[in-house]
Parts: sequence; C-alpha cells; structure tokens
Amino acid sequence: MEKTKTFIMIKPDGVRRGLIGEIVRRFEQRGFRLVDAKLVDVDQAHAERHYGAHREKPFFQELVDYITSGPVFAMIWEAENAVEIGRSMIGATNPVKAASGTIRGDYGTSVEFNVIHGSDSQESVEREIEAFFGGNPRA
Ligand code: RTP
Ligand code: MG
Repeated sequence: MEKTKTFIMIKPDGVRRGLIGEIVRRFEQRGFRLVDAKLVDVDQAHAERHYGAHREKPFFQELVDYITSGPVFAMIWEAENAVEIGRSMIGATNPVKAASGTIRGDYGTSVEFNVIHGSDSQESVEREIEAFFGGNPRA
C-alpha cells in the first residue's frame, strides 16, 4: 500500500512539559518515518488561519492564545494510512474521553490543553505542511 504523509504538531503545553521525546518515540515505534521537524513560534495570523474552522466557536480566542503561547514542535511523518493512524494514536479531543494508551489519554490534562494536533484529512495535511514548512519540506 502507498505511504502517505501527515502533519503532527506538539502544542506549547507539550513542548513546555518535555514531551517531545516521548511523542517522537511513539511515532517511530509505530513504524512512521520522520520526514521533517522543527520548533515554530506560531504568530497570531497563522494561528487564526490554522484554526479557521473554529472561528465562530466561543473558545476561538482561547485557542489562538494557547497555540501562540510558546513554541510548537511541527513534524511531518510518513506511513501507510498516516492520517488515520496518527489520529488514533492521538486519541479523542477531550482527554477525559481519550483512551489510555493514546497520547491525550496518557498526557492530556484538559480539552483546552490537549498536548498535540494531528491533521484530520488529506486536504488539511497539504494545507498545514504548506503553512508550517513553506513549499520546501524535506522529502
Ligand atoms: P486538533 O485540531 O487540535 O488536532 O484537535 P481535534 O481535531 O481533536 O479537535 P477540534 O475539534 O479540531 O478542536 C480544535 C482544538 O480546539 C480546542 N477545543 N476546545 N473548550 C472547548 O470546548 C474546546 N473544544 C475544542 C482543543 O484544543 C482542540 O484540540
Ligand atoms: Mg482538528
């Protein structure tokens, strides 16, 4: 089966809590190949674009403040079914509902501070890689 890419981002709380190594290890052990990675300071405009789908939600401003509160660790990973497996490794949005063994189930503290983001479709993979890595990611 063809390998595809996904975009995974450790959010500022995950970076601050020293979870980069643990999360990278999980993807490596699941057989994903790391294509590219870097720390990024997300600015206001980029945050608003990234979470554009949530613009009308009551928590939108909180979400933008959170994602701009410190560096995020942006990664491109490659695997068969990368988006689907990535989302299942991350677990449910609300850590209260996320199964133990998932990243949010093991490290999430609240729905506002849920450690990690993973693209939810092939279209968002392409948009998010372009936004974080420009047109120039490693292959
Ligand atoms: P993400 O986009 O960050 O990977 O998370 P997701 O797909 O699991 O969840 P999504 O529905 O896209 O929500 C985006 C982020 O918004 C925050 N959120 N807060 N206060 C709330 O009720 C609430 N609901 C969602 C979370 O940080 C979530 O990851
Ligand atoms: Mg989402």
